[in-house]
Amino acid sequence: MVLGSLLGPAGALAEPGGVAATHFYTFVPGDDDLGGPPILLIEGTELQYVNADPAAHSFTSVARTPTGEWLFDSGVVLLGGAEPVEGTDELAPGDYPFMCSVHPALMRGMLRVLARPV
Ligand SMILES: [Cu+2]
Repeated sequence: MVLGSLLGPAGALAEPGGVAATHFYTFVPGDDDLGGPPILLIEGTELQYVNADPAAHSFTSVARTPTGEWLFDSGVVLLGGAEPVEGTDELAPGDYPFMCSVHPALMRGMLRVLARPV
């Protein structure tokens, strides 16, 4: 299956240029509904977001900056679209809840930024 081969095993380490995707209103990997591990990203790298769903989705932080900006956001992506999740390369190591800004009540998950190995 194309999506599976693109993403590798759920929870696989997202290398620089790592990819998150949605399929059937679910983020793969990292969606809360899957009960699996978070998306892993090495600090200083930018996550790529692919929407494999007919519905429009985004990959967006739940938290906002003090000035009201999202910490990271792909913007709304249509079917087959791929966009960088701007801001993910600026994140310090830690856990960051994310959502789809179009369906914030339905689509949520966790992004874990790992310290860059020395
Ligand atoms: Cu959505």
